[in-house]
Amino acid sequence: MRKLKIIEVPCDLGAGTRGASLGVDALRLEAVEQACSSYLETEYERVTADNTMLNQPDPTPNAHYLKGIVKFYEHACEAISKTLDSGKFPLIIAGDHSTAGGSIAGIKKHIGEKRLGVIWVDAHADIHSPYTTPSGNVHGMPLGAALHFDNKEQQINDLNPEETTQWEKLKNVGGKQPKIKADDIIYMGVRDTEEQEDIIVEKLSIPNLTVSGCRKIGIENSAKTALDKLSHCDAIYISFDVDSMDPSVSMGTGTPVKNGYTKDEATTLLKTLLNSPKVCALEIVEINPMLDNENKMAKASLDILRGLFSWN
Ligand code: Z70
Ligand code: MN
Ligand code: MN
Ligand code: MN
Repeated sequence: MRKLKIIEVPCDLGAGTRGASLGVDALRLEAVEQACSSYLETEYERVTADNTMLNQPDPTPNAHYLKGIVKFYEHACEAISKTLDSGKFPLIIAGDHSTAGGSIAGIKKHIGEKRLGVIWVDAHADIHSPYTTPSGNVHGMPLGAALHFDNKEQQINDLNPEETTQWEKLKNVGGKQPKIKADDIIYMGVRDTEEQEDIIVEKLSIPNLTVSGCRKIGIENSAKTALDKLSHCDAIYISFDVDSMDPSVSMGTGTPVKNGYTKDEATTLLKTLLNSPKVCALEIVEINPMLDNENKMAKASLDILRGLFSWN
């Protein structure tokens, strides 16, 4: 039995649409609404991001609010590595997906030279750098940061000195080495990418288990396939972007993409992944109650969590 600690990271700095930072409270309030004592009684810690930066001039247009993102990466890295040091399982409830780079840094800090696998369940590949991003939104870059992969061959942006400095700082949070290798990433459900990303994913041969492909072999089997592909890794981190699910589950996320997993498929998928003792952390991101009706995405996410951890 895993002993969970919830790490909340209500960040809004990395997305193009505001409101993902409120997903953390939307989920906690849904737990209150449903009197979900398992959630409410789990130890938790909050890592804050300075979302007020959104109201100030931004000197880093190719990686918006990057200085603030570096700052909370440092805090998240510490919180997550300490949670793992104490033998607990970090259940990271975050805002926009930029947070994942800080989480990976924290896990890597804890495991040292051991090899970290990443299962990225998302409609998006999130493997941009400030050099290749068309949007400047850092939630499209956490894997680029963890890999230290700038992909300058596909460069479309010229960076200013502040952007270069802060991007190097971001990559180096938790240690100067890349935190993961391209061979140690598996995508699941990715279906909305830019050309710069397609080229990288192809070049680095990162597998993508598509939603239709998963259905064809069965969701459980697809999870087992993902785990098999990472059998050479010592530890595995799962990053679950709720936009991996179909918009029919909820429109409460910044960038919904059609043809995603159902809520039940997502539950089965994550539950099967969690059966592996190598899985050492799970992150849930991009719940945006400002874009939602009746808090549906938080409700769906709590249902999923109840299924995963047999919570009452
Ligand atoms: C696009 C970009 C993204 C999440 C959207 C979108 C990235 N590739 N990530 N929603 N979670 O702007 O880089
Ligand atoms: Mn994402
Ligand atoms: Mn996404
Ligand atoms: Mn490097």
